[in-house]
Amino acid sequence: MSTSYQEKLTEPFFHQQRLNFEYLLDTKAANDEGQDIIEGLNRTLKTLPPRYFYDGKGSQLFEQICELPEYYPTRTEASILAQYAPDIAEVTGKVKLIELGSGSSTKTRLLLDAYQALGYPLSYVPIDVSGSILEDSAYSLLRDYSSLEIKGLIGTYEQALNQLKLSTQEPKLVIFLGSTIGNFSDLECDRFINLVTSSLAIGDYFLLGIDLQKPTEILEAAYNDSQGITADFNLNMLCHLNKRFQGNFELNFFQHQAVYNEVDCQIEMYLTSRESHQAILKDLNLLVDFRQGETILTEISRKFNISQMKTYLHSQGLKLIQSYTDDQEWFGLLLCQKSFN
Ligand code: AVI
Repeated sequence: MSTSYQEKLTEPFFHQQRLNFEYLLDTKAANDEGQDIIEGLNRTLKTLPPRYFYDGKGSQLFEQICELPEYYPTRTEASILAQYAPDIAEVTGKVKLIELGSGSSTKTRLLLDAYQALGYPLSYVPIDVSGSILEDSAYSLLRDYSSLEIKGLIGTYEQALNQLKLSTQEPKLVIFLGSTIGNFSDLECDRFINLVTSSLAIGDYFLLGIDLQKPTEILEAAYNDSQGITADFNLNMLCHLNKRFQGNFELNFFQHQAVYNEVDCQIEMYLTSRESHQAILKDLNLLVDFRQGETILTEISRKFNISQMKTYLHSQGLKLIQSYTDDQEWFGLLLCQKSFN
């Protein structure tokens, strides 16, 4: 639930004593703004980085996607956590809980409940690029967990993980839920896991949510929902670029498409040009030609196999302690421990 500015101002003082935010500003990223767009749209097979999905409207649409009947990952992961959070808390013992891409922290509550039930004091570090979402969810958590202390980090995973490496001596559990790792290319995945492992001490834990391989019909339905919310989410990226970079993308000229690539085991989400046309992004000095039927790849969403992931994580110094899944084996939660440097 969103908190108004007025409510925040009147939050009791004791809430504020248990809450601390740090903005990790990145001047380099600000200067390079839009370079990834220029590079992606100049490729023979055009691409746009998925991070441009998430303006205010895009984040709202994503919340709606998570509630869709066809989009099983969110509720399946939540059901696994509901069942196994007590087990996870038992295995890790008392830890500082650090969440990458915390958003509304809804699923995190299941873990907080489990640590609380074991009588541990609760210490939570949510990390997100959106300060407003992070603040809203922090206030709501503080109201519901009287012993909780929160240190919110507003920034990218890279900034936050670099900071964590230096900051805490306490045992840690870093969590990365929702199969967001599936949106990374191989290279991005290696870089990300490397950042995670460098921020952990030997013996610290990492909990990773992964969407698992399953029949094409189920996967394609999840990314081509009958209400058209995923299509709006995909098209909204162009709207976002129009606002941010003075663009003139015409949304009607594009169509949402999501297909499962069975060879690479990934959903590929495209915006396909319905006719040949040109678009401009003034602030980036960019003019782009589109042929009829030409595509922009906006996202990959990889689908995993637990034993392959186990081998990969092991090669990166993360030992799989326990994997948890649902009855249909649609989604997996992997609890790993850093085993070497
Ligand atoms: C954020 N990420 C894990 C979602 C996914 O399923 O890959 C993004 C998404 N794209 C379309 N629907 C959901």
